[in-house]
Amino acid sequence: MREATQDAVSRVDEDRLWRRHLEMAEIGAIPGNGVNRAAFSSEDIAARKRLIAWARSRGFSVSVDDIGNLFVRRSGLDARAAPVMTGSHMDSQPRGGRFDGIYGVLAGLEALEAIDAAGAKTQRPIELVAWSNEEGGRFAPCTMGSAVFSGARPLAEFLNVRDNEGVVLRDALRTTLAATPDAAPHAFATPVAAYVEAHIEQGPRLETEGKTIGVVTGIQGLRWFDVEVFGESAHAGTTPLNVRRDALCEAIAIINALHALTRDGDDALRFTVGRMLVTPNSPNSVASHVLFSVDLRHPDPATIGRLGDAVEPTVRGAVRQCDVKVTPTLRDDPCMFDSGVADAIEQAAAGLGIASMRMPSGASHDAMYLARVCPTGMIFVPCERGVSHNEAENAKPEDLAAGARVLTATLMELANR
Ligand code: HGY
Ligand code: MN
Ligand code: MN
Repeated sequence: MREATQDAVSRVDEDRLWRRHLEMAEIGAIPGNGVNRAAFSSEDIAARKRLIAWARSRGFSVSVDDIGNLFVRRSGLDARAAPVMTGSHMDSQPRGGRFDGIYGVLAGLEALEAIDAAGAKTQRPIELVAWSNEEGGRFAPCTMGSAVFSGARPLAEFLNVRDNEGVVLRDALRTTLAATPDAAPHAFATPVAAYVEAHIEQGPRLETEGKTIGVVTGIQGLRWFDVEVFGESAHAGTTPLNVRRDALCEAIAIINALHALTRDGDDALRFTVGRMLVTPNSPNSVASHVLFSVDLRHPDPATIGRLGDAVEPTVRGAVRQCDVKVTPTLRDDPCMFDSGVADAIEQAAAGLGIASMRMPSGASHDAMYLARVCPTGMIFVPCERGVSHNEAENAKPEDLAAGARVLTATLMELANR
């Protein structure tokens, strides 16, 4: 490992990295050590301001694009060269943990600061990105910021999306952008030389196999749908069942049919209904409208394609008195990461004497979209019992720092190619 890289890696500060996680976890803190930091909320804005303050105190430049992706840049010798990028997301699930997403942003900042403290000169600039709305918990679907930046989806497609309170994304985004007026503008789809994202594994394998670093090989495919059931509100006491158009009763039948469709003896398929809105949502009125989400995932392209295509026919086959509408909101085929980036991550870990293993990602990440525009890879670190999207999500300071060291070495390598 080059001397300059070793010097930079040696300046990764485990205490500073851990302290910043605790400071970020104060923003949107909820009982049980969790966080609720929804995209384009006041908590998201507070986290953005805190990241900008840390970046500015180091002399890095800050810019924001029109969907709110936040870029922190350290210059390279060749200002015109496409940057090497790293990053992840600062928004969380409604009952999220202190590490999902934010770890990749803080590990990226830690790498930039360590490289800067070493006075290391890189050929390419290095950019840290905090992607907007990776989770999709408030405004569905997920990974909106990276999808728009990479050109996979137009911004216009998302502006009219509403959250559970009826707030439209266009307004929440406008407020978020107005909160950081002194950030320079950043265009969509700017050239990227390579992208490396650090993230907690959100599964138990690293912990079980006693490895500190996961060299991620790719991400399984996912398809999201919104299903709406249209019935008729009626009196719970006076309306005979045989004349009802009960949207909730039929939504349950539809979900049972989808469970039958997605039953998998290998338990490789992931089918989740996590969100449901019932109208009028009153104990003694028959439901007139139900909206529920469908999240379907599988690593095999043919399987996720076939089952995703079967969702609408299955919904329509299960409904009786009500009308239905099925709206696909996300379709991401399984992606494989760049072998050259995976090799660079693996060699960085080996050079630091840190045990690593190659593994796929069950969770989706912004890297899914960066992989479409540049050589992309991910670095996983363990999280306790693999628990995530839960307040109990936990990780060890030494593992977070090990991931940041491997990231630092990998960025130094890629930024000098
Ligand atoms: O849903 C996912 O896989 C990611 O955690 N947002
Ligand atoms: Mn995440
Ligand atoms: Mn997540």
